[in-house]
Amino acid sequence: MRTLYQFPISHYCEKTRWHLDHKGLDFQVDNLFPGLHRLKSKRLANIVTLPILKDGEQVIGDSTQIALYLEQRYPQRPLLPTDVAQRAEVLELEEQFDRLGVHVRRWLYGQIKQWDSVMHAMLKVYRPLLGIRDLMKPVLINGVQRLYGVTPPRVAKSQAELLEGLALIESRIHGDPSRYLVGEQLTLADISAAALFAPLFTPAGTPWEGIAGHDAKTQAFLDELHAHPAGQWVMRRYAEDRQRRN
Ligand SMILES: N[C@@H](CCC(=O)N[C@@H](CS)C(=O)NCC(=O)O)C(=O)O
Repeated sequence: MRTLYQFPISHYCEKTRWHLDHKGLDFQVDNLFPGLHRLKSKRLANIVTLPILKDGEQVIGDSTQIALYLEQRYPQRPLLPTDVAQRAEVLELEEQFDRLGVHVRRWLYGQIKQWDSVMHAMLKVYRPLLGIRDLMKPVLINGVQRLYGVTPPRVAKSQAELLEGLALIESRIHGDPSRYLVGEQLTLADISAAALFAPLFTPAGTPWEGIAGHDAKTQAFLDELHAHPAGQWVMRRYAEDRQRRN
C-alpha cells in the first residue's frame, strides 16, 4: 500500500492527493503532527517538508518530484503532454505555481485574526491526547508565523505576487474559466495552480472549507478574487477535474 505522509490542510499535500486520485491510485494517509513531523520526514527523505510519498520501497519527497515520479511510474491518465514544446511549458508553469504557493500561504496566514477555525482544521485529525493537542496551539500559531515569514512587509509582497499569479492564470485561459492552462487537457500545471490557489477560494470538500473569521476587508478582497475569471477557473477545475478518492 502507498502511504502519503501529509498535513491535511497543506495545499502542497492537496496537490499530491489530486495527482494520486487522478491516476486512480489507492493510498493511505499518515497525518504527521506539525513540528514533530520533521523527525519522520528527515528519516524518510532527508527533508523537512511534507508531502512525502512512500510507494513500496520508493520514498519521494516534494510534491513536484512526486508528480514526476507518478508520471513516469504510472503513465495512465497522463498529466504531461507528449508534445515537447507543450511539455516544457507545463513544467515551467508547474514550477512557477509551486513558488506562488508560498505566497498564497503567507498571505492567508497574514490575514488571520481568529485562529480557532484554522487550528481546528489543522488539528482535528489528531487525537486530543491528555490535552496536549490543545496545549500545542499557541506554539503552533507562533511557529507557523515564524516558519513562513508572516510579517507585514512580506505579507504585502505576497499579496502582489499572488495577484500576479492570478493574472497569469487569466492570461493563459484568455479569461475563459472553461479552458486549461496548456492545450486542451488537464495537466500538472492546472493541478499545481488550482491546488495551490484553492485555499483562497475554499472549494467544497477541501480541508479549507470550514475556515472562517476573516475581517470585512479581507472577505471583500477574497469575494472580488472569487468573482474574477481566475477564481472561477479554480472553482471550475475543482468541480470538473478533482475526482476525490481520499
Ligand atoms: N516545495 C515543497 C513545499 C512543501 C511545503 O512547503 N510543505 C509545508 C506544508 S504546506 C511543510 O511541510 N512545512 C513544514 C516545515 O517546513 O517544517 C513541495 O512542493 O512539496
